[in-house]
Amino acid sequence: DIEPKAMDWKHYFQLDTIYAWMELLAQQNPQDITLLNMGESAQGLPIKGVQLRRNKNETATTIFIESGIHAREWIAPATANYIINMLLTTNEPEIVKYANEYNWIVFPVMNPDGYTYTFNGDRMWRKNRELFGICRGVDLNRNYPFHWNTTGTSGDPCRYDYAGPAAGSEVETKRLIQFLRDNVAINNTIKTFISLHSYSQMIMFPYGHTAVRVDNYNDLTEIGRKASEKIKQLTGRIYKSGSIYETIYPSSGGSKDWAHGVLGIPITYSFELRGPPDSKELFILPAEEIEPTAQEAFAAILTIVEESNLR
Ligand code: ING
Ligand code: ZN
Repeated sequence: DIEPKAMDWKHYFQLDTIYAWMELLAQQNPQDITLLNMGESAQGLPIKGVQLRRNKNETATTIFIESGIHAREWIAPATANYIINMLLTTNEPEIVKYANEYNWIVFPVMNPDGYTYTFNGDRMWRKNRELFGICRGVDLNRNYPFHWNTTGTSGDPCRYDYAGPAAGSEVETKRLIQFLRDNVAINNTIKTFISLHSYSQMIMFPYGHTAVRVDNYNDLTEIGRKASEKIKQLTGRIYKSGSIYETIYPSSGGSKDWAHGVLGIPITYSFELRGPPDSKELFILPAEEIEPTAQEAFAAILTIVEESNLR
């Protein structure tokens, strides 16, 4: 029996609490929720997710959300958890519609080793915890096998943006790739892929490695603009939208560039969520801001889903 843990939207939670909560959701809502496990991280922690599937139709469109690829960006897993909870519990007809119609898959902590280390070692840790001589960690959002290690990356394991010893070298990268490949092999229903990060208030699409435009650049631009508008209406926050390369900085080997460029998932965005207004510790967002941040991100994601359908 799992002890009920007090998940809420006013605190950040450690890995075991998040996983216990997810297990409880699956136990209490067996019709709706399935607990997923991609396999173990490099240090043997499970990479768990949940699937909310009310639409039992095999061809139901899947929305895939991953977060916590960067350990210190705590607002990202917190937002993913909020989204799971909203989809499951809301009575707002406008949201229930999306929860009932789509298959939602959410993996809140894609880097469990790093996430754990931000609680018991270094709060500002970003990478995984693999050992390379005297330094540790691969930047998992530079490790994906698509134009790997071409720009905005480092070959030095001591740097925060180390791309890894080879394309797709890391266990955590392999887990996500295998999970998505299995899904594509089975049913190919994933139409939307969302990756959550912080900080900067941005909604970005591929590519990261080049200014060359993706095939559906115009659609992704327009959908991103609508998502930003939605946030502005809701909370007044300004989220900049555009390609990774144009909007934040050139960088290669990100998860969603791979999802789009290799797997062919058409609608792929990464969010940069809020950071604190005046601080040097820009990854440490006060817990009071979890709820409004998650609210605006969720609204933007629903806008992306809705707008994608119109195209
Ligand atoms: N920003 C992202 C990073 O990995 C990004 C930006 C997203 C780059 C997706 C490439 C692909 O650097 C943060 N804050 O992590
Ligand atoms: Zn990040």
